[in-house]
Amino acid sequence: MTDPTYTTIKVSSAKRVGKIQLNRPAALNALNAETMEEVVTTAVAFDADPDIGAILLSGSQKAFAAGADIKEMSEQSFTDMYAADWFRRWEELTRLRTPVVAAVSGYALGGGCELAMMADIIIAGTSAKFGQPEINLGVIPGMGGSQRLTRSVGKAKAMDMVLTGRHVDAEEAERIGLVSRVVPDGELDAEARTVAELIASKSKPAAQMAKEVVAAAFEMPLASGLQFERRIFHSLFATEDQAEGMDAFANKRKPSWKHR
Ligand code: CO8
Repeated sequence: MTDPTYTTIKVSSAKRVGKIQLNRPAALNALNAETMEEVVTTAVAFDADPDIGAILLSGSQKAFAAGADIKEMSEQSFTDMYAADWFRRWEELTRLRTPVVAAVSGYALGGGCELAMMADIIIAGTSAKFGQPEINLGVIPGMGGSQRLTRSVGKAKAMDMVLTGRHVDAEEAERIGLVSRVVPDGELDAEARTVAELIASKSKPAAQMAKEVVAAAFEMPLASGLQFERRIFHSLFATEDQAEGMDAFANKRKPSWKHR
């Protein structure tokens, strides 16, 4: 479903995985309004496609994304930003039901780090550098860096990153729980694709609901979250795939998912 009119991303799909690659090399994949429209429009279309079971989001070797486009942003006034609710559409990525895997090598700074954190799984190459350097521009994170980062890594590390603007390397990012795995840069694309294809090979409703319940842990008190999980568990017994998965186990065969 590559749209030839896209100028800031490359799009492809194979083996039930929809791939979006940020592609503004001259600006280290800085996120401007056009990138937001293209990424979000494509991701929402993948999300609605029954033949897509996972979305893969990547950048280049040098940069996943070096942040919001500072040149575009610097021209905005408060009223411009307020009127346009600047960058609000990125939030749509957090409402996707399809699992999203981000493959990060090089810089993931500011909005780039925040975009990666909107994914469900972040796989980092050894060159990855995460940071919230907005403080160096006289501003603060604006796409979730103060909230999602704090929930992911806790107050100590979030304050450290947001107040100093320092970069966190891949090894530290894994240690503090910001990323799921670190692999050598040369293996990043293959590893991220393998993970996305593995997720896409599962029963789609089970994968979607698994994502939904884990994501709910960020929003809900424990008792409500546990009840939500139990109800979702019960509800999966209305799917064909639950019957198929359990029958396949009992008969020692591979399940053949209907994705319903
Ligand atoms: N925006 C625009 N252009 C950028 C950006 C960016 N964020 N980052 C890099 N570029 C451009 C550079 O200007 C340069 O362009 P040119 O060749 O035309 O001068 C090109 O990319 C290459 O960059 P460098 O020459 O600087 O490359 P280096 O390897 O020397 O340095 C760095 C790489 C360290 C990544 C450096 O480019 C840098 O510090 N970039 C800025 C990082 C940053 O501050 N990011 C945070 C931006 S603010 C933000 O993300 C807020 C998000 C919340 C918005 C919410 C709105 C509601």
